[in-house]
Amino acid sequence: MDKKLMTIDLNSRILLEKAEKDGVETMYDRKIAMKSQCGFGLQGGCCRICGMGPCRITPKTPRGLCGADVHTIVGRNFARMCAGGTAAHSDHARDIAHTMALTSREGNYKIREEEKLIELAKDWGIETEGKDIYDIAHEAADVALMEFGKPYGTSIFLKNAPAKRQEIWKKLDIEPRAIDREIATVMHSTHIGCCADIDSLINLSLRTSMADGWQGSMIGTKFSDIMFGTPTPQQTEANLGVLEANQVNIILHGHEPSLSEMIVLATEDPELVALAKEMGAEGINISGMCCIGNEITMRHGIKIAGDFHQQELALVTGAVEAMIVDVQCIFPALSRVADCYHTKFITTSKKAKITGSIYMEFKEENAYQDALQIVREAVLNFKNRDKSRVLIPELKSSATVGYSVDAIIKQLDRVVNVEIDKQGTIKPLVDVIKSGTIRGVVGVVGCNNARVASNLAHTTIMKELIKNDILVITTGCGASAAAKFGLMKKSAAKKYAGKGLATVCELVDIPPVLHMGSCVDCSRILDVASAIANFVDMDISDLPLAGVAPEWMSEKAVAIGTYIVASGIDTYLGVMPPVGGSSRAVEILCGELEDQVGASFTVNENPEELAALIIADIEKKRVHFEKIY
Ligand code: CUV
Ligand code: SF4
Repeated sequence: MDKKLMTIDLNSRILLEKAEKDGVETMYDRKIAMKSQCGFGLQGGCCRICGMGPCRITPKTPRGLCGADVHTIVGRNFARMCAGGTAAHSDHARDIAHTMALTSREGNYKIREEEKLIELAKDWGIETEGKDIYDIAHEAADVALMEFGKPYGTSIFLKNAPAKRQEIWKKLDIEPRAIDREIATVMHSTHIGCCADIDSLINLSLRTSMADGWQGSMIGTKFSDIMFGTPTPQQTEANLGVLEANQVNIILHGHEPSLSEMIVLATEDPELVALAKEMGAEGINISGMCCIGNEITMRHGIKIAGDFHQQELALVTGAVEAMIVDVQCIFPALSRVADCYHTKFITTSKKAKITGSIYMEFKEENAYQDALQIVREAVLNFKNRDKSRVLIPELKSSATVGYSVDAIIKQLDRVVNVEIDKQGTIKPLVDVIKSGTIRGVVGVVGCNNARVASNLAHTTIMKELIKNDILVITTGCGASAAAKFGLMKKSAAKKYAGKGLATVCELVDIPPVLHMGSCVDCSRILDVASAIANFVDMDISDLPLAGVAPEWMSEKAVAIGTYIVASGIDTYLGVMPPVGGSSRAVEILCGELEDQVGASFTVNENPEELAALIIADIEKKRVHFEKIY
């Protein structure tokens, strides 16, 4: 395997060469060394759920010791992936809700969007008249925290979905109750000797994933917007070329904005900036990686250093004083890479301590002080940089990011209605979809996966879609890929988009690929879909929408894909999930779900073919859409 063909990012290729020279091992080396991966695991046909196992299903041994067949084993594994993903997103949201409970007028965390909070509070039945905004915030935090463990009722957000969708959820019994309860139910049902029926296992997977999309992630996004600001269009730059040769480089990697917002503030502290100069640097340069990069670029235009597959390569530049991380998608390998350079690899969360890292706990109660200390550690490290070992690759691309639902509505309204309508609606977007100028809207989301070349499927599919007049909205490492490859430049419309989409983009001054945020912000996609469906009085599954995860890899991505399907949006995967061992699981996920929820999965590992399938299906949906709307 030629390492250089394993990524299409030219910066990554340069740094892979440097890594080799420096004797640093990366994911790409490990992928080559791993040669063939376990076939049982790939197919989902290996069970380790009890101590009698592992049981591997073969033609000669079609059942595990307990008698579980391959369908049960695959179904249980799939359900546990959904539970894992839901747990990760929701536990992030839980921390954000606890942060909301800490907000105060004098403290580190404040309410930036009072109107947003009041609107949400009213929606939740919280009394707001004549009440202090911080009292409202604390009550809202309590309500949100109850969503994790409330003994009765279902998710507080379901009522925002179209009525027809809600009926489907009720009928199928996939309305999520409390978030933790859904996760616990899956862990229980998949214990040895519990659920052994593939249909039921998938049904439980849907409900747990719904607790991710329509509960945890929604809390995460909405509360982050209220505390840190709803994203608005921002200019930024993306790829490792954003690192600066003469500045202290700090990379933030991970997920939770409660940490990153404080670190960003701390890098502006005059004393620390002065200290950086004392160390011989021109200043402090902060950039982000993975979803935290998406969070801070959406709100502050902070530069995107790179995506999931570039985390080690960022350190190989030899120019990073500190890589500060919190939770999720952090390679344990960073300890070893950091050891080869002067970089300080700083972990901050008790949930994600990593051997070999420097652990500096970040506590929301003491947020700013903790952040100052962490940044100081980075600044002091500048003097240890070995200039002879620095190589910052030049490539970077400009990008316009920050398209929250509000920002999209505002942007469209500004032009279409001339005067900004304060109560802005989704109507202009609906109009351009209805007229066919834009054929549909597709969310391209998710990770990078070493089973396919980094960034290839993301960029190929996005380009194909916009060429065919489909507006692309994106989150996660898909968004980072789009930014890196110039698809978020406004000029990309002229260069890559079809005539209809290009005209709309020019008219309303947006790029053809819209950055909607982090993975948790896939909840924004549910919001847009619901807004459109409610506006035209249809179900989400009636609309020309689709979701794609071309290079997905995490359990979180599995949960996202599953709740997107449960919400009535067809979802396309560029990497096969470990379910191939069960013909029944494939039949349901890629077929029968259509009858249940009006959407299903499609898998194809060839990006061109996958794009063609999506485009054809969008056109099919249009026929239906045009008929009833
Ligand atoms: Ni949360 S989950 S690799 S950072 S998108 Fe990036 Fe996104 Fe996947 Fe992880
Ligand atoms: Fe084997 Fe059944 Fe135990 Fe799984 S639960 S390891 S199939 S005996």
